[in-house]
Amino acid sequence: ILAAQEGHEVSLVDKNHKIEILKAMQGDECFYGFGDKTGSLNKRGCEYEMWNTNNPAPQMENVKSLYKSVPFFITLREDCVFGLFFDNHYKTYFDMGKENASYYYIGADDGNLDYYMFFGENMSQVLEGYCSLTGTHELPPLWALGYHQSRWSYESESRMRETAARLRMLGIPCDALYLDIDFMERFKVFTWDREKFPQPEKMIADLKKQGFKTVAILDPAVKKEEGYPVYEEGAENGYFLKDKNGEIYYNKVWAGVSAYPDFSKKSVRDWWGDREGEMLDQGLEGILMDMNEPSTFDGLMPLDVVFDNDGSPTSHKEMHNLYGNLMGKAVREGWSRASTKRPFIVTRACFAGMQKYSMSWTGDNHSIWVMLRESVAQICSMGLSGMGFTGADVGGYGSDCSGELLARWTQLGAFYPYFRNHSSRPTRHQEPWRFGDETLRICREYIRLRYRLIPYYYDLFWQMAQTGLPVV
Ligand code: NBV
Repeated sequence: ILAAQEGHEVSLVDKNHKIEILKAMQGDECFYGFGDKTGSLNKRGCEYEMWNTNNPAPQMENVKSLYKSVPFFITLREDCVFGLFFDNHYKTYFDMGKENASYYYIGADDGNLDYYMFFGENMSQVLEGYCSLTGTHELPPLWALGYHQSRWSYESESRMRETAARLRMLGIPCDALYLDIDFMERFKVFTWDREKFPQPEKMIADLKKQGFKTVAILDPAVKKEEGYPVYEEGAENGYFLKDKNGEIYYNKVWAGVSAYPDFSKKSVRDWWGDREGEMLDQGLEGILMDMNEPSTFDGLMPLDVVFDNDGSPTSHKEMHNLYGNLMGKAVREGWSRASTKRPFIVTRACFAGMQKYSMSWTGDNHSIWVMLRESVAQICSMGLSGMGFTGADVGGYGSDCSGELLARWTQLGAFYPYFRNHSSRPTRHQEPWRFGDETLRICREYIRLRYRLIPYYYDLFWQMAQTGLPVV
């Protein structure tokens, strides 16, 4: 109570869940996995809640929930190794010996007591077992292994072209440039701001001639606006999530009051995937799914919001952690209908098994040294959770980067499976040339080193596609 009075966050964990599993600790366990959780690689003594959460504050070690929920871990002991996948997508709880070193605890708010155990001679075999159940990443297009340059935002055609020209002029190899939310007309999905981007197809084609693929962000929420075809189609056809009274459920996101596609319905996934196909027809070569926890700006989405679930209605309480995967399924399937190219699809939120549809990044980190260090364990943990194609925003997303931090982060990022420099709107620009010649020289050298390693990385990605074993 005193700590709370002083303003500290005090969480008294209520270990009273509908489903509870207790397992005795032998004393020499190390635990690995759990998706994107921060902190050290070994999760012993840690506590987590699996509930996809958009938390833009610096994600320090004690954060319990992040964007991704992967209720899978590998237990490594002196005399044995095994994996445990708790196949429950409600909110789940893991206490890996924090409360008491003599046991670990797994809980769930609802759902079934179903878990799978994976055995093997070593961690690799255990992970292969998990991936044989939940899937592996596909082989990505070769260019995706290169360097990616992003920013929230290159908000006009001229900014995109300037960035491309600068990269080429300075001899910095780069394969992908990103369009963040400002390419849309007032943040309305599947639109273009025609003032800032008068000829998107031409811009994308010109960038392509210079060797750049253009990747665009795709948020799930659809602005409520009369005359906006995406909203009208969705409302007329019953494509949006409903409140408990059967009315469309609205919350606020970038575009203002918005509705949320109900991706648990096949017709909605088909509709969304076809819309995405139109983006690919315009020349875009990658889709980055953001805000798919799903994020809300005006309070949390109530747990009783209704999902159609292909005719067996259920609640947000059950479906929350699956929203990202279902959006991913829509986008992945839409990709195959529109394109014969190997997909490049990125996600922020997900549940176990998302590797079948998409790769990922670790979300909104900060330009602080501790997050550079943390990214190593996060990326390895993701790899040990079946999602080895991942990376952290190089240079840090929030907060202001410095020359030294960018140089060191680019040196590290050159070895991430996904190598993207990305930063947030109100922060200092952090492209490799922003901090003087010394920083530029170091960044360029390491980006070039990455390109020399690509043949080796490509083999590792191929192996990962076959077995699930991570690139790092
Ligand atoms: O679309 C803006 C950002 C994006 O740049 C970032 O990579 C995402 O993780 N997005 C989050 C929205 C919210 C930022 C505060």
